[in-house]
Amino acid sequence: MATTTGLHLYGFWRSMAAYRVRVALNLKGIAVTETALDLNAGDQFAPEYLAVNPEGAVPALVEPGHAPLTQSMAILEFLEERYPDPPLLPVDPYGRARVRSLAALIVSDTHPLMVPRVTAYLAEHAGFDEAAQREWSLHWVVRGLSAMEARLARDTETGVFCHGDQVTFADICLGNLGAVIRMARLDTAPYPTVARIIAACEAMEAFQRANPRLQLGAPA
Ligand SMILES: N[C@@H](CCC(=O)N[C@@H](CS)C(=O)NCC(=O)O)C(=O)O
Repeated sequence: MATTTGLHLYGFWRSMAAYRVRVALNLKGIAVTETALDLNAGDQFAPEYLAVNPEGAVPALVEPGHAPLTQSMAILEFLEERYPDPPLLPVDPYGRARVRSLAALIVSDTHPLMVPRVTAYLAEHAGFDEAAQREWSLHWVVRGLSAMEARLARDTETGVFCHGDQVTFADICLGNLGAVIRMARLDTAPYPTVARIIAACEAMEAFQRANPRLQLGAPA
């Protein structure tokens, strides 16, 4: 049964960053209330939301009596410390650093290049049409997937999941690339380890319940 908390999540059904938080909440059995923003409609720039997150991005997690928490990885770290069971980081310092490094490859070096504010800038200031925007995003996804595959295939620490046989932050960050791969109809043959781990994630209920299509505000 889910633990009831006063936590409130601001998300968008298709947001990769909100997905990370939803998976962690599901894995830890934490219930939250949620406000669904529509990023396509520009809800992130509404003054009421900018008061929550001046950056104009989701997710934001609000605990009554505290300033809103933003940045999905900071929120994951908060959840890990506040609700340690089940752990989503290994216990040893090396393992923790490896997991955080794999997560950062997606969260810091891949995903930020595809967010609406970046593609909108390219459209407005660099003349990118829809095809060029798609090409741009795909370029960074393929680069991220290639690096992830090389690392996961090389490292002996890789198991059923990115680090051994337990789900960690790294799987949460990798898992939502499954939707991107399908949407872009990418061939996964060059990324067999990545594809195997994404399939293992998607077989878990916590990931299934975070499926963008099932979220508040998703188109029917
Ligand atoms: N590094 C941030 C990324 C947050 C972010 O950019 N979220 C996207 C949705 S996945 C967003 O709200 N974008 C709004 C925009 O680009 O206008 C995190 O991990 O939370």
